[in-house]
Amino acid sequence: STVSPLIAGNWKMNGLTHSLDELSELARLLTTGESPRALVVVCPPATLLAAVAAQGASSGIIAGGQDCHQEPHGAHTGDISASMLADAGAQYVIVGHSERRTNHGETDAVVCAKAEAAIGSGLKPIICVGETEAQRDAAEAESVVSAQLAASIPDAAEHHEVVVAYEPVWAIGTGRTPTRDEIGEMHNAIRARLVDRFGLSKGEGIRILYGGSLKPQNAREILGIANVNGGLVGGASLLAKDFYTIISAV
Ligand code: G2H
Repeated sequence: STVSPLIAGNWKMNGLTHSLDELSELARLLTTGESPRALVVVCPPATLLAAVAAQGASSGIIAGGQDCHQEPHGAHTGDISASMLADAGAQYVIVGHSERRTNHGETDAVVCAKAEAAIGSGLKPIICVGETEAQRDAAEAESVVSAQLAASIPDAAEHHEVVVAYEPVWAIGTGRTPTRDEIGEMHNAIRARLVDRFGLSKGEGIRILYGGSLKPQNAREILGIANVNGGLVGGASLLAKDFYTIISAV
């Protein structure tokens, strides 16, 4: 696949107003250094989304949400709709992150509905999939991920841009990363599923990001694997210097 790389930072539940200083520093690095090959997306907590969108624009930093509700509006206290994210300046939104699947009981069907809502509001969903450690130990990683893909990607993806993020649950925030071969095999399998479902040209054009303890020290190796079209970065996206090193590794 020859699709251009995308590196997305997922700040998770981190970030106060002063975190915008890190964003300024990232903007400075991006505009003073060699211009990056990758599209750069930052997904801050919703409270900072409008500020990130406004502040990032001049340096090419694109803002993204971390989750959206599947309904367009209504009585859903504490939730945020896709159109609200778009209105605040987001162009992407993460859906189905394993922390949402685990902590909020989100099923593939819910994730699919969220991705569809995102597309309906003009956002590009970053749809997350990934197996648990027990599933990998039982040699079920590929079948679990295939089933998640089938049920989490809406049919609307055929005519709209979506991004897939493979995040093995056992590698998230643990410092453990899969081997090169484990990542390569899974990304090839995901590519095959996407081509099966959407045909060659569409299936080859969908970015497949790797996520899970991606950091400056392993970024070059992981981002160089075939069918790895970028990364979804948690902890290492919080410091501009580290995130910039990862962006520069593609
Ligand atoms: C996986 C990843 C970003 P981290 O959740 O989505 O986080 O890089 O901290 O493992």
